[in-house]
Amino acid sequence: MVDFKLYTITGEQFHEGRDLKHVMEEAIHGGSDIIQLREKKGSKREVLKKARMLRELTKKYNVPLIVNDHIDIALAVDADGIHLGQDDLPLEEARKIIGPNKIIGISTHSIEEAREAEKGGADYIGVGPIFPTNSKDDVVDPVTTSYIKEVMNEITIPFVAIGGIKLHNVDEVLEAGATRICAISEIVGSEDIKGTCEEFLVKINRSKESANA
Ligand code: 3NM
Repeated sequence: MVDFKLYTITGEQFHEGRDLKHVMEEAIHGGSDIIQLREKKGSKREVLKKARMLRELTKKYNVPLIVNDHIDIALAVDADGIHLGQDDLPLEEARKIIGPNKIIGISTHSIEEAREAEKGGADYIGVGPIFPTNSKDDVVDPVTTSYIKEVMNEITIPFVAIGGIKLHNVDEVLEAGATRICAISEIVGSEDIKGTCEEFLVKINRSKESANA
């Protein structure tokens, strides 16, 4: 089973002038334990090139690499899995292509979508956007932390909270019961990427400890 605490997704618009490899390596140094290549614009070849680079990097640190949407590229670089949105290839079809051993993550914005993803054999779900975000086009209204509580009550596969999560509001997300956090802008747009990841992890670990106490 896939498990992780701090999921970093690429977002090159937030770090102009800074190299993608360097940015993601800093996130890994800060303790980010899963990485997603999310590239909505480039040509297939450009995305493939970035995926190859990130595959090499994540192999070096033994961190899973997930590719957003492009199943062909995920297979070509032997990524650990794919992440799909509600408008991408349906889970069932994606599973046929990618096989039983790869990770499939699904973005969900309602409990109905979460149920469907779980039933369809997703390995994890994204739960969001918790807060408003400018990092995703056509994003739905914030689902708030109440959606986290719904998911916790019903869904048994791992879930990761996403959308507008920052160091200043992550405690609220953790208090609602999330144990895995995903961010784009707060991490890759930070002046101190490693330090930001470390701060997220302190908060995540502290929340876990108090939940187990
Ligand atoms: N998916 P930031 S929200 C890629 O709710 C993505 O499914 C979301 O970026 C969802 O941390 C989102 O900068 C954007 O808000 C997350």
